[in-house]
Amino acid sequence: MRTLAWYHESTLTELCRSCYSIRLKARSATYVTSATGEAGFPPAGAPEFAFAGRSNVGKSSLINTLVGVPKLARASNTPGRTRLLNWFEVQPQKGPKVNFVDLPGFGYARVPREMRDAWRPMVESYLTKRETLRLVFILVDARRGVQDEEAELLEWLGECDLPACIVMTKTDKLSKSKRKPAALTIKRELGLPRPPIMTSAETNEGLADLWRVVHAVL
Ligand SMILES: Nc1nc2c(ncn2[C@@H]2O[C@H](COP(=O)(O)OP(=O)(O)OP(=O)(O)O)[C@@H](O)[C@H]2O)c(=O)[nH]1
Ligand SMILES: [Mg+2]
Repeated sequence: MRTLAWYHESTLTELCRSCYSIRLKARSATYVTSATGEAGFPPAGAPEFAFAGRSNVGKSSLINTLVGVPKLARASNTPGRTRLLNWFEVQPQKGPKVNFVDLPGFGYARVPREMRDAWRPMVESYLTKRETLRLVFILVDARRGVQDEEAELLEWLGECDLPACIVMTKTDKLSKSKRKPAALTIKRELGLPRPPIMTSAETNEGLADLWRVVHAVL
């Protein structure tokens, strides 16, 4: 199973030695297109990184923070804001262009039923058919922790032989003393070899780690 590929010690150590100069933002990032199904996917080209997780976990915010363009992906207090697959073309500080794909969130009860029913085929068709997909970041809210959906998604990606990397979001909402225990709980509940990457779109925590993962996978 290639899940959690970035945990390969040697790759990561090697990379950490060479990436001290990675800056926390992309050189450029632009919106490409949105789609609800395969017919609307843009032509496969640059390596892709998908951001998955429950509604309101902070997918769109994390993409914006990671690339340094505040309103690139639309973030909102209203869960269910991202209802399509959204592609962004990103030129990192070094290396080739990549695509970041903001996936619609799952697990929010108050979105209309048709939308919840549409989520699975839409996201599954992307995850299974996109040959340029390199890695799926699965985001877990620091305060909510792991629920069935995250565990199922991770397991399913493993079965599909798709690498995944677990990311804890909104760490700024936890006191310092609670962050590490929360990360260790996620590690235990998902059976990870390491704790998740701890991030915050508010404080920029974890951005360098996320970029290291991107570069390690390329
Ligand atoms: N304090 C704090 N708030 C955050 C952080 N990341 C996101 N938020 C807030 O959480 C809310 C949801 O963020 P989004 O980025 O829209 O979440 P999403 O996962 O894209 O949600 P959907 O598109 O509905 O699936 C917004 O009000 C954000 O401002 C964070 O790191 N810290
Ligand atoms: Mg969103």
